[in-house]
Amino acid sequence: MADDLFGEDGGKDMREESRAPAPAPKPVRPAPAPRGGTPSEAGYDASTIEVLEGLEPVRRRPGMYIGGTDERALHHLFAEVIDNAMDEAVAGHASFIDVELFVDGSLAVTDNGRGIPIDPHPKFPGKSALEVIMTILHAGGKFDSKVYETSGGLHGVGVSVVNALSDVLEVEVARGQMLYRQTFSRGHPQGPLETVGRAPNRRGTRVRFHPDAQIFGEGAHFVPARLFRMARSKAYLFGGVEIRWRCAPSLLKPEGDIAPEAVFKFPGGLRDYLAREIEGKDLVAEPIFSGKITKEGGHGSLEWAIAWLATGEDGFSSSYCNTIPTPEGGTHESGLRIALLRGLRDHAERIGQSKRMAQVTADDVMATCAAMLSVFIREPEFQGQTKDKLATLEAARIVENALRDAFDHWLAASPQQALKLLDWSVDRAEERLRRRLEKEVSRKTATRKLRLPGKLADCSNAGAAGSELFIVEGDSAGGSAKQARNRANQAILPLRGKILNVANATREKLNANQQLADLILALGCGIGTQFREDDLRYEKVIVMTDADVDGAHIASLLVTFFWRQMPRLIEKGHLYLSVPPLYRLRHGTKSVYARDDAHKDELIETVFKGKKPEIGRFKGLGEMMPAELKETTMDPSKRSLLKVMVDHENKEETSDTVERLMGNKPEARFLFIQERAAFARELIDL
Ligand code: 28G
Repeated sequence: MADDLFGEDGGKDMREESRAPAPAPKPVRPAPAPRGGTPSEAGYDASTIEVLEGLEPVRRRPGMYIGGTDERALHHLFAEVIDNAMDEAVAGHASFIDVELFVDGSLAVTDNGRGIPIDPHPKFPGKSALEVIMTILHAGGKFDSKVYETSGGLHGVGVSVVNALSDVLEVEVARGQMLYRQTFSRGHPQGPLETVGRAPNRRGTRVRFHPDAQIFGEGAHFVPARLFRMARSKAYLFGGVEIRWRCAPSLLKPEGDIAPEAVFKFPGGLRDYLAREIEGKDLVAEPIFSGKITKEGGHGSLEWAIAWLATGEDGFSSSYCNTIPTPEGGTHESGLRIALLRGLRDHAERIGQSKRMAQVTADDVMATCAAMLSVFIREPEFQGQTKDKLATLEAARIVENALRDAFDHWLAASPQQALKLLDWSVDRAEERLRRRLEKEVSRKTATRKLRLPGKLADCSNAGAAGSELFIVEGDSAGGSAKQARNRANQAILPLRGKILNVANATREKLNANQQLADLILALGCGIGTQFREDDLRYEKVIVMTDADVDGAHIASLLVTFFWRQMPRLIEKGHLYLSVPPLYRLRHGTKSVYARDDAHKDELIETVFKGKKPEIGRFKGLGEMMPAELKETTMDPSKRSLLKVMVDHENKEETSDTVERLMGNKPEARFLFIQERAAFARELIDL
C-alpha cells in the first residue's frame, strides 16, 4: 500500500503546504546551453534531451499542452501521471499503482518502480535529474530501447506540464534504500530535494498534486467516476498490473455508484473487459475472438478481444496504444479491419463461397462488432486535434499480421461458427446495397421532398454536405430566420413552444408528437436502432433558441431528444447550439452585440472606453431584424456556435446525468441542485 511506501504524514505535509500561498511565479532561470553528451551516472545519455525550456509557456498557454482548461483537460493531468507510472509497470519495473483522491481535491499516484533518478543532472549543474524532469519542458529524454515511451502530441507531454499547472505538487522517490522528497508550486521548487531518511524495502515514485484554480477555475475538480474508469481501464489494458483506487468518501455521490476503495487486477486483460461489457447480449458467433502476443521488450506486443453482436445492437470499438485511448482509431484499427475482412474472404474461398464475399466490405464485417484492441509500440505518433488517433504506420502491419494468423485459427476451429459469421456479413452487405438502391430511386423520383414537413423551409442545395438545419423556437423567430438565412444551404424548422420531454416518454407518445415527428422527418436519418448517419439531410443541426431560461429549457429538451434517440448524431459532431446575443450596445456609429452581462461589461470597457452606450436587451430572436439575426447568429463568418460533444469514455456518466436532470424523478434533480448549490453564482439574475 501507499502508506507502507511513504507513510501517512506525506499526506499531511501536502495539506499544510496547500494552505501556504505560493509565491507569485518568478521567471525561470534560462537553461544553460547543453554541452557535449556525456553519459550520466544514472545510466542514460542526457544528450538525447532535446528542447530545453522553462515552464512559463505552459502556464501562459495551457491549451497547447493539455488541449484546453476544461474538465477533459483537467483529467488529462491524471492521464499524464498515471501513464508515467504505467510505463514503469509495462517495462516490468513496477507491479502496482495506487491512485488516491483526497478531500482537498489533490490526487496522488504511486508506483513501486525504480523511482525517478535523483542524482545530479550532468547538464544542469546543481540540479538533480528529478528537478530537471519536474521543471524543464520536454525534458523526458528518450527512453532506452527496452522501455516504452508514451510520447507524441498531448500524450507524454511530461510530468513537468502537470507540475506547471498545479498550485502544489509533491514528489517522493524511494530509491537505493532512501526516501527523497521535493515540493513545487506552479512549476517552481519550494526548496531543494530533501533526503527524508532511510527507506529499506521501498522503491518507487509518488506524485501528489493539486490542480491550480488559476488555470482550471475555482469550481474545477476531479470527477471520481471519471478517474475510477480511467484507472480501471489501465488495469484491463495491462493484465500484469494491480491498480488500487482510494477516494475520500465525502467526494462520492450518495447513490454509491463508485466504491471508495477498489483493487483492479485483470489477469484476463481485454477479454475479461469485453466479456463483462457484453454480458447477456446475443452474439452472431461464439466464442469471443481474443488473443495476446507479447514481444520481448514490448515493441510489437498487442492484445485484442472481438465479439460480433446480433443485429440491432450497437457495436463499438475501443482501441489503445501504449494504454492511451485512441477514440478516433488510426492505423492499428485499420490493421484490425483489414485482417478481419481478408481473413473472412480467405475462409470463404477455402469453403468455395468466395463469390458471396465479393461485395462485403470491412464496414460490413465490423457492423455491430464490439472490438477491443491494445497495441504497444515504441515512440508512437498521434494525430488529430485532440491527438486521439494513432498515426504510426507500422502499427497497421503489426496488427494485421498478428490477427490474420489468429483469425484463421479461430475460423478453422469451428466451421459452423465461421459460416454464421460469413452469412451474417453477407447479409449486412446486401442490406447496405439495398438501402443504397432505395435511396437512389427515391432521389430520382423526388418523392422525398413531398414527405417533408410543411413547416420546414428547406434549403435549395441537394445533399447534406455544407447544409444546415436551424431548429427555431416559435413561428415569429422562424419568420425572421427565414428572411435572414442563406436559402442555398440553410433550412429553417420552427417549433411551437416546448417540445415533449422524451426522457420519460413512451415510444407511442413520441410517435404521436407532431413537433418531434416533423423534426425526425426533416432530418431524414431515422431514430433509435434505425438511425443512419448516411441519411441525415444536413451536415449541421443547429438549435437556435432565445438567450433566456425558456430558450435554455427548450435547448435542453432538444439535446435530450437527440441524446436519447440519435446519440450518433451527437457523437459524429452534427449537433450545435447557436449563441444569440442578449444585448445591443450603441454609441454614435458604433454598434456591437453582447452575449451576456459579463460580455456587456467587457465591451463597455474595451469598445466604448467607459462611455455609456445605449443598451438594448433582446427579448427573443423574433424581436431582431432579419439582418441583425443574420449578422449575430446565422452568418457562418460572424456567428459563434457551440458544438455538442460527448466524451467517449463517459457515455454512462452522461446518460446518468441526463436521466437525473431530465427524468421523472424530481428528487434526483433536487439532490443535484443541492449538491451543487455551493458552485452557483448570480442566481439573482434568474
Ligand atoms: C507516481 C507517479 C507516476 C516513474 C520512473 C523511473 C525512471 C525514470 C520515471 O527515469 C529519466 C530518462 C531516460 C532513463 C529510469 C529510474 C531508469 C532508471 C527510471 C512515475 C531515465 C526518467 N531508473 N518512474 N522516470 N529517464 N514513475 N510515476 O512517474 O533514460 S517516472
